[in-house]
Amino acid sequence: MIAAPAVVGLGGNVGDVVAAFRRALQSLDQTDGVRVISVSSLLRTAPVGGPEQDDFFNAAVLLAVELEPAELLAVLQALEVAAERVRAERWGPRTLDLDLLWWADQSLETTALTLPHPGLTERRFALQPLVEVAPSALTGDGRRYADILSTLPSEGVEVIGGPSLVYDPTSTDNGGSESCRT
Ligand code: A4P
Ligand code: MG
Repeated sequence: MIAAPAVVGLGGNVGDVVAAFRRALQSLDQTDGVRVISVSSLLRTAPVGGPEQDDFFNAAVLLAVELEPAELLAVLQALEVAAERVRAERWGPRTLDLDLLWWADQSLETTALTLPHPGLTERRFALQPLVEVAPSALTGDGRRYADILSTLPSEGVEVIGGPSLVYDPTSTDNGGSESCRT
């Protein structure tokens, strides 16, 4: 199977989110059929929708994937469950959200999986890190996500650190961070 490029968005606003991102990325990189190619900068973003809540951290990762999209989604959901289990008693229920944002040349609409992720083109917190890791990514009808990003308002999204703050796929040292508790 030829590896397909795919982008996963990471989000969270409870507990040590950066540590949760890092653990998830390390697990993804160690999953058969999945390789981490590059990671975006770390963003702090104003919450969009939902109840009144803390700011989010968001990032995105470009993967080379030799699985079917539904198989990757199952991997992501298992990592979400693992992250919630770790933090459940102390920090509340929501530490890590992993959304499959984009998959090269794939549009899908099943009950379990919509590709590209619905809302991607309206949400700077998802689109900005996607464009950072996949600058030439195109929509199903051939538009550049980078061009769509330039039409979105820029407020509410702040870069707070470079990619290596999140995860360095070339390093063996992606150890714990205590620096970004919310
Ligand atoms: N699903 C369908 N397509 C996909 C896909 N491409 N990737 C299904 C991932 N999941 C997909 O997701 C609900 C269902 O969507 C899953 O069963 C899956 O089969 P979920 O992650 O369990 O629930 P959720 O995350 O609460 O819902 P949803 O709709 O994914 O919410 P969003 O859109 O992720 O919004 N503000 C800021 N600033 N930053 C954020 O990260 N995130 C949210 C959550 C709200 N506001 C935010 C942020
Ligand atoms: Mg989600």
